[in-house]
Amino acid sequence: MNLAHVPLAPVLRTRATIAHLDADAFFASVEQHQRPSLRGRPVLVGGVGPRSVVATASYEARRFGARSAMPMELARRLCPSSTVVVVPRFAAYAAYSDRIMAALREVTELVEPVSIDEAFADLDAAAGPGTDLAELALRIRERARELSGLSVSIGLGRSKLVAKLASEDAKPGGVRVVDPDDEDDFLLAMPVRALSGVGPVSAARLDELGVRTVADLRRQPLDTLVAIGGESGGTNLYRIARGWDDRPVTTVRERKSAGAEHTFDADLHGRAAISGALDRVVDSALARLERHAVAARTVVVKVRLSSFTTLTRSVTLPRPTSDEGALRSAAHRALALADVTEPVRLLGTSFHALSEHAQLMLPLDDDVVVADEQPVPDAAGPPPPPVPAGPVRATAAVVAPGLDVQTEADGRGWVVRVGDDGRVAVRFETAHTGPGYQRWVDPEAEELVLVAPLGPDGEPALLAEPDDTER
Ligand code: TTP
Ligand code: MG
Repeated sequence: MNLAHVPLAPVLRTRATIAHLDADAFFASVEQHQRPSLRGRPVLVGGVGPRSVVATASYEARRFGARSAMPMELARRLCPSSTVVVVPRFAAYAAYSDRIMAALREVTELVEPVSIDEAFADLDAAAGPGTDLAELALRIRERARELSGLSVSIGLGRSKLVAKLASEDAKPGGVRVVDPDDEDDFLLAMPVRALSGVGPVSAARLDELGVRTVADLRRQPLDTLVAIGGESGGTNLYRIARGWDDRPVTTVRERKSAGAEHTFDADLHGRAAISGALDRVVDSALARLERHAVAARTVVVKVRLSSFTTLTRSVTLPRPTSDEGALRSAAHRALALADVTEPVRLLGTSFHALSEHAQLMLPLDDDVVVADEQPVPDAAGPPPPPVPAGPVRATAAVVAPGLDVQTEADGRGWVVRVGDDGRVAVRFETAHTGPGYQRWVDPEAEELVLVAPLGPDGEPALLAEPDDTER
């Protein structure tokens, strides 16, 4: 016996005024934008350890079969030797993401970011009765390119469900408007696994029943769907099959970071005291993180010295984790990068690049990406002292391909490779220089330092102050 109620059709919009925007090959496109020598070449962004996975592949690399979440080793084997592999740089991606979202916010306040490179927007108020929706979408796409330098795809539909499928259909770089009248033609031909509301288990069961397209799905009685997906899952499948999605675009801000910091009554002296104090700050920060029930990928440690110089250092893990041990040890690594030699008056720890689920299913990988942040000027407190805020030396032990570095002689560049002899191959270029030259730098003989990534405007991209900090 089955008690599920047949759902009623919701009232849907009469125009395709929900937009879904998604950047094309996001991480890889940022790398190609900032590093002119990578444009037009296969680029793989991800971990570089033996068990690492691909976060994303540029479209050039996808031509050879490279895909997100594929083992990096396999992707390397599929791609030609000209392929470039770099580690992710979250601070840069966050800065580009802000600019892409700004292109939507110029049109409407009703913008709902759903991931770092993806957002819904409600264009209903912005698009008067005579507005050509396709033209409006093209304008947003051009504006996103102007502000960020990146290619994005935009889909419009009368629901989030259809808008998302439409942007996927428009990739790369296109605009697709699915008017309500054309919705069934568009939806019924879609493979069931393309639907974001259908999990892999349900998709496999549906496949066993010969249900491959949305048209097949629509023919299934509610009872069958409930037997497959449970009451709420089955009812949801029933709705999806009919395009019955009346979820509004909501602007409740998602939490981007959580952390804690503490100013000590008396300055801390010595490594053991500082490390012990960091553990207590990490405990508070973990409690904050837990409140939001999410995993984090980037751990930032902030250290204010007795001279009032503030240093921040960050460690980015190859995937989001909620493992307390892994997050704690990342915090200690970040502290070690700050190379503290003075008494400490404040310690902070914050978790960034939060996610609820995203990549938790990816295989474990102990590869760690180390990134450096510029010293942050203090808003409060005495004027900045003349003490230099020790740059992090880019020795072979801390660099990884893709990280930003700088030498006195050549300026800014990025790590291409780390040699067995400890030398580092660096290509010196930025978004505005054109393709640069490459040379081997011996960090033992010459000063090579880690520097913060740049945003789309060429300004250093820093991870924002945590938006939930316990003080
Ligand atoms: P996506 O938008 O899914 O992918 P994409 O932008 O790289 O490519 P597409 O043109 O198909 O949209 O994800 C956005 C970014 O999130 C992506 O560039 C890298 C990151 N990511 C991961 O780190 N791991 C993953 O498994 C996926 C799917 C994405
Ligand atoms: Mg994308």
